[in-house]
Amino acid sequence: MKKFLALALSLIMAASLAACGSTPSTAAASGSGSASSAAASGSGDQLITVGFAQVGHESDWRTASTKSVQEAFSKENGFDLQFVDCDNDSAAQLEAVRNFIEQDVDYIVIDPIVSTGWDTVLTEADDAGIPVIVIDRTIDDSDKYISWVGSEFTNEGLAAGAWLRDYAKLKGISELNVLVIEGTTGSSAQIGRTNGFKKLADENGWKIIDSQSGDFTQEGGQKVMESYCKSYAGKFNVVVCQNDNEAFGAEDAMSAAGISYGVGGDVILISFDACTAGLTDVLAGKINADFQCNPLQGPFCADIVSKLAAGQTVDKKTYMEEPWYVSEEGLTEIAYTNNAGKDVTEPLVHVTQDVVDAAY
Ligand code: GYE
Repeated sequence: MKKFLALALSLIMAASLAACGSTPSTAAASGSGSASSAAASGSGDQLITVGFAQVGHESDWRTASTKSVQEAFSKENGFDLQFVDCDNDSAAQLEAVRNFIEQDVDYIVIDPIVSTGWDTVLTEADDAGIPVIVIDRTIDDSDKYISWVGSEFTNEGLAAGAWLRDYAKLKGISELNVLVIEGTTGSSAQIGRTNGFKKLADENGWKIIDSQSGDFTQEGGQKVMESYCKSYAGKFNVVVCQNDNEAFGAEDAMSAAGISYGVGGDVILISFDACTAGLTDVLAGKINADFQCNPLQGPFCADIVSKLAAGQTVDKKTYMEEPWYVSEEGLTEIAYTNNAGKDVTEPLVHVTQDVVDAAY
């Protein structure tokens, strides 16, 4: 019966994967295959219990992530999801995972706030025989999880740097003085975006004047930018915010300080995530370029759980596909060496209202 249920779940997941506009990379595609038979039915069967320790509710990205996971792990799809918002508190997140182990859930899903400090609790889950799936951010100090689905954060940072290099050349800007507003310190999203961008900054001789955490929130972005405006007025011409919410805060702070930004402004504003509000600002020319991070990982994660429940093997890693968005039409692509050491050329998507309307 359990097997039948799992097959049904796979079918449902395949349908929702097809419905959701995003596609994973080639490596991912093999991890999100579909069952070909069995009718969908969640009622009457035992639900698969899944505990999800979510980071918090700090950003538009996070809201979309929570919705995606909750929809994919619905009762109709055969799951009983226990959702814990860890409010960006690593200790609370470890406790949430330990509670899931105590409750003996069938599967645990973790979006790790920070990338280290996981081996002990993952060993406890392993000892209890509960498979762990990681989504979004990575765990870097333990491999005691079955599978991960998320983004290549270093490539996002590298792409942002490659775009800035080409954009500055196009506009004849020879000197770049950069302020960075980082995400939550110790999160793999912060680490990857910081390192990726820094590589291009070093290669091109840009000065990174300062780099402080805004904790991925609008309030945090605004506070950091207010202090930057006081300390470095007139000394910077690029601001890199590691997510859209920080960028909204930075915009408010720069406007209040009388500093112009975006297309035609004194400061080039770069962001990550590309949520609807972020792309609205790209369309309006307030953000010059926005590097997407795709939060619609729920169906892929549920597909992984369904496959495991059906006794199938799953890929260890699944990468989301992510476009790069720009406000102006001048550049159409960027070339850079990605984090896997491969030389890639990728398109830049010029943002129109249709692009905004299709965003998450
Ligand atoms: O960029 C940010 C969120 O982990 C990729 O977390 C995610 C990041 C995302 O708060 O908006």
